[in-house]
Amino acid sequence: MKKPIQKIINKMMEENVDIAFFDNPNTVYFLTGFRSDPHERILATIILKNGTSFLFTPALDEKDAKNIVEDFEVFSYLDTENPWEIIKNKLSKENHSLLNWAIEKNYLTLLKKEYLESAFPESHYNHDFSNTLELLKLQKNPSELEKMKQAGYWADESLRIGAETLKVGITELEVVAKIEYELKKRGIKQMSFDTMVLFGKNAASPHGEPGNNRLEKDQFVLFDLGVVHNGYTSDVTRTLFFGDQPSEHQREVYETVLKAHDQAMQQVQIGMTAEELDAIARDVITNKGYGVYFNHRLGHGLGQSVHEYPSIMSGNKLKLDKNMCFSIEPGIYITDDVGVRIEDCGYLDEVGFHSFTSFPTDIDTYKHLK
Ligand SMILES: [Mn+2]
Repeated sequence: MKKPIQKIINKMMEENVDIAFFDNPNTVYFLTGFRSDPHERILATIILKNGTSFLFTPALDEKDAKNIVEDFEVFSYLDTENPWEIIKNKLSKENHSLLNWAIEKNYLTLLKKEYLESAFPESHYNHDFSNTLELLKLQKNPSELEKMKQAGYWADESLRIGAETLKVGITELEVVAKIEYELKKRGIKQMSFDTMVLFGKNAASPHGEPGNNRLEKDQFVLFDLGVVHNGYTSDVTRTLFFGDQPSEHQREVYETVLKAHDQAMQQVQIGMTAEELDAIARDVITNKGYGVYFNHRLGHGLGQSVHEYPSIMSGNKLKLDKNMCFSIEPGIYITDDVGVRIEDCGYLDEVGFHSFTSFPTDIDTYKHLK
C-alpha cells in the first residue's frame, strides 16, 4: 500500500471515520496515479477504514484507469446511469460500516453532498480531510521534484520566447499568443493558468489582464506564467525593462523587489516558519517605504496544482521542511504608475532553496530589445 493511503487510513482510525470519499481530480491523481478531468461527471477515490479502496470513474475512463492503478478496485458508470446508485450498490456489498464519512469540504459541492445524503441517509459527513490531504501533498518525492524541474525548464523557455517577441507596437495578447503557439508546437499542451503579459501601468494590478495595449519604449513588461508538464505545474514571474534606460524611479522600485526576492531565496532554510520567510522579503520593501504597495503574501505552494500549501504569509506558523515546494514572489504595485514582481518557485533541502527556474533577473539584461 502506498504511504499516503496508509496515512489517510491512520487518520480515519484516529477520527473514527468509516469511509473517505475524495472527488478532487488532483487528490485522485495523488492517491492513485490516475489523472483525468471528469468535467461534470463523477471521479472519486473511496477508501474504507479496513483498507479496501476503490476508484470510481465515468465508464469512458475505466479502461485507462485499470491500466494505471494498483491497490484500487476500479468501477464505473455510464452517462445514462445514476452514479450515486452505482456507488451505493457497490458499497452495500462490502459489509462495512458507512456511518461516518470524510470528504474534502474545499472541493465537494453542496449538490454532490446532497446526492450522497439521499443515497446514504443515515450517514454523517462531518469529517473534513482537506487539510490532511494538503499536508500529505506538502513534501514532494524525488520523482515529483524531477517533474517540477522540467515544468520549470519550460517556464524559462516561455520567458525567452516572450522576451524575443517584444517590439514597439505589439499587443499584450499577441505576446501571449506567440508564447503559447511556440510551446504547443514543442509539445506542451497546457499552461498552469492564463498567461499574463502586462505592459507599463497595466502591471500595477497584481491580477491585471492582458489586452490590446501596445508596447511603448521605456516600459516594464511583466510576464507571469507557467506550464503543466507530466501533471506538475510551474510558475514564474519576470518584469523586463523594454527601452534604453530605466528612470531612477523604475530602477529603484525594481531593485527593491529584486533585493527582497534575493534575500528571501538566500536566507530561507528548513525550520523557518512560513511567516518568518514572508517577513524577510517584506522588511526589505517596507524599509524602502514601499510596504503598502506589496499587498499580497510572499508566496504559495505548488505541485500538481499551482496553488497549494504552504502559504508563505504572516500568521502561518508552519515550519518549512525538506522538499516543500513554493514560490517566492515579492512585488510593488503603484496604481497608474508601475508594477514589478519577480517570482521563482523551488524546493527546500538542507543546502537551501533550489529554484526550478533560472531566467535572468538583472534589470539591464533585456533593455536593448527593440
Ligand atoms: Mn505564483
